Amino acid sequence: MNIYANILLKIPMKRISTSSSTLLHHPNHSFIKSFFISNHTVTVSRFSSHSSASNRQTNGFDFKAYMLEKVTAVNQALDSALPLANPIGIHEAMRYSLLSGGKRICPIVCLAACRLVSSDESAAMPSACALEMIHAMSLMHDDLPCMDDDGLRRGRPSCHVVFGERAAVLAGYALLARAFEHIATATQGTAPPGRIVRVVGEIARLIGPEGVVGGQVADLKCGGGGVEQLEYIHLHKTAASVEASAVAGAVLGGACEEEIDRLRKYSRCTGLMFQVVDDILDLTKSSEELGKTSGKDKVADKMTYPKLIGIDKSRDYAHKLNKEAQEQLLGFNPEKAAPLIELANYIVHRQN
Ligand code: GRG
Repeated sequence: MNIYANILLKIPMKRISTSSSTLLHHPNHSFIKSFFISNHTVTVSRFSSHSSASNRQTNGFDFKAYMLEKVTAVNQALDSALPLANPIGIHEAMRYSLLSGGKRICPIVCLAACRLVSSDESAAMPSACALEMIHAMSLMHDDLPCMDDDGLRRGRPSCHVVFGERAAVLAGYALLARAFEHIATATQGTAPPGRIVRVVGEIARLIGPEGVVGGQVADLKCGGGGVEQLEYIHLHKTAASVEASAVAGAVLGGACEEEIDRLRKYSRCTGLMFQVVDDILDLTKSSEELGKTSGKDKVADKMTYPKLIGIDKSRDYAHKLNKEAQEQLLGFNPEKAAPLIELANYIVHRQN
């Protein structure tokens, strides 16, 4: 285990162990405790053992080191943004889902977009955390029996399996509310108020009925359709969060409208590409490798890219989207664009 793993390991455990009595009333307290001990090793090994993409270097840019640094910073900021507090039960459920070793793609896109157009990304950290809170809440609600009904998330039992359905619903709402509270309070003083207000508006629009919620509605009632319908679902359900992340970072960094527009296009391509790759992984990887239930699309006879156009054409399409995404970054400072270029490469080559 490397230095990052040690730093990451200490974050949630410190708070949990100092308040272990608060966990004792919970029927799953020993499980929750062991969960917090091991969750961050997942994040670290993801980038340490990743295939060719993690070790590739563009213009001397070390993607693995970059990701470990940013994941560490984001996890620390998330831990501080959501300390264990009263009422304990709901905070435990919120922290269980939030601090559970995800890829942190949205926060990193947000930070990288801010850095792309400015000299400092710190103004984007509260929004980066908020976007991860919203992502965590959408996964918690997506796993509920009334939605996707999935008991496995990030290699662990889903939130509702550990805490119960009612707690998972409420913890999701609480994370959503905390996300916007955090942007409003923690960004103050680091960016002009007009930029903060625009970020709140952009994120709210992109996760609402015109974005993530709209995509989820279309996905739930989808009984057929073709590539166009599938693209609609993925652009709304998945790419909209990446778009919100890139736009939030760019706005906070003071980007002009043309730069914001190019980052929108970059994130829509990478978000869609993420989902095309997800469809391929669902078919080709095991649940252990993915940390979530694999083969579900086939069992549910779901519309996917491999089903509609075949696995080889799906791979070609993912690579085409990667090329299109990277074209949007031409004209920016290449050194500052390197994280977003390599993030796109990571998404297309990822194995879980
Ligand atoms: C956002 C207000 C609001 C409501 C949510 C349930 C719901 C409504 C939407 C479902 C959204 C959803 C689950 C989209 C899928 C997003 C996605 C690409 C998930 C992939 O996640 P992982 O497992 O990510 O690859 P981690 O973070 O674990 O690496």
